[in-house]
Amino acid sequence: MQECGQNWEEVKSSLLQARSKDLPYERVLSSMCTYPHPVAIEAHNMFIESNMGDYGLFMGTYELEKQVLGMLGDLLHNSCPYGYLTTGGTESNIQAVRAMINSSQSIKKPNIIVPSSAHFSFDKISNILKIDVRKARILPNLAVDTGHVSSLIDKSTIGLVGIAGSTEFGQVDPISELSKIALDNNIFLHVDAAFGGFVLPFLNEHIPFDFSLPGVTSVAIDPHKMGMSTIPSGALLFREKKMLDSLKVETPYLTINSQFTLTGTRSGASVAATYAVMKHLGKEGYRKIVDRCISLTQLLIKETKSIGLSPVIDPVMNIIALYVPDPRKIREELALNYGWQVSITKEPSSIRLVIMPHMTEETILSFVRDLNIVINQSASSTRLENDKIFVNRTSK
Ligand code: 0PR
Repeated sequence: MQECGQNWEEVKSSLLQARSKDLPYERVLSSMCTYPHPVAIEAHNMFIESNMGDYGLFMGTYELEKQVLGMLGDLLHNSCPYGYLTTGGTESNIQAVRAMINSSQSIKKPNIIVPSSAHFSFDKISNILKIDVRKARILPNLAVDTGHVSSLIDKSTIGLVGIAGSTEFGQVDPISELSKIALDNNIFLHVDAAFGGFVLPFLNEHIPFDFSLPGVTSVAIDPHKMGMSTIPSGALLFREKKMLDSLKVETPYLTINSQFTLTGTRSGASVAATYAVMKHLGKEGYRKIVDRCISLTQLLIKETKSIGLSPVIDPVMNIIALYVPDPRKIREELALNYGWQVSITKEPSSIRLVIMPHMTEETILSFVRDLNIVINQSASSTRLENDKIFVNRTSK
């Protein structure tokens, strides 16, 4: 740190320089985040100093948080949820599993069962909470094999996890079956709806995934993904108060006596942003956003089929995985030559595209044009390589 401070103009110029290296979202097809709604940004800035880690000082923001929980509960069929706004899916998942462990004190070496398609936050959970995280097989449709889940349950199993919108493929596990298994075995069921939570309630097709299923004991849902709020905005909701209470630590010198959260200091700005965007859009507004993303997803599927590509599964939501030859190379070429950001999946290997609200019909069409060129060029360079090998071999 330098001794003397710089004036704002100088600081601002370095900020702008840094910002110019950040990618705008327009060509980003690899992210579950997007431009926050303008209303969320405005609300965020209004509450920039608010700290929910000591909410006795910020009772107004605290009231907004309670209202957000109520709105989320309504969306997820829970008229009286217990929970709080987190920093995102990772924190929500950690806290959900921590609550399972704290509520099962009599089990000495507990385990949980998650689909092998679960987000990598569950690897962090295994490391931090020292719990055995067992991974259940997924079926060819990339949803969890519930038969395998059942077979992994033993007397030390304290809970199951189902995913409503898997990170790589956007698949939804059969949560109603998992709910039955959880009830039959008297264990917890956490649903990771970090992505799908703001998509599934607004689809035409009804896919049950939330507290409407009696075995579901907690749900993670992220306003900073399809909820159009600012980062960091996640939420964790429990069905029962005692699960939230199991996370309680005493905080004697604060304006509040206890905390349930993982972080201490916590953004009130995110709370206000989430409140504002949810109030402003209402269910109708979110339905329009989801409808549009789904139409664009269908357009992308139609256009990529016309160039001979097929999806790994028929998309359930606005996430598409496409079979292409050598996905890693295609991803590199798309970024290098055209500035498109796509991700790749592990098993099966494919390119993954998340159709967020920042995408347009025009960007989708120009992406497919560029993808077609990249695939053809890559195929002809592979042919050239093969020809060279053939010539080298025959000339020896
Ligand atoms: N659960 C699911 C199903 C997720 O997809 C994610 C994140 C999480 C939990 C964890 O959420 P947080 O990252 O909020 O803690 N899924 C994305 C991913 O890892 C997050 C992301 C977003 C990645 C934007 C890249 C990006 O540009 O792929």
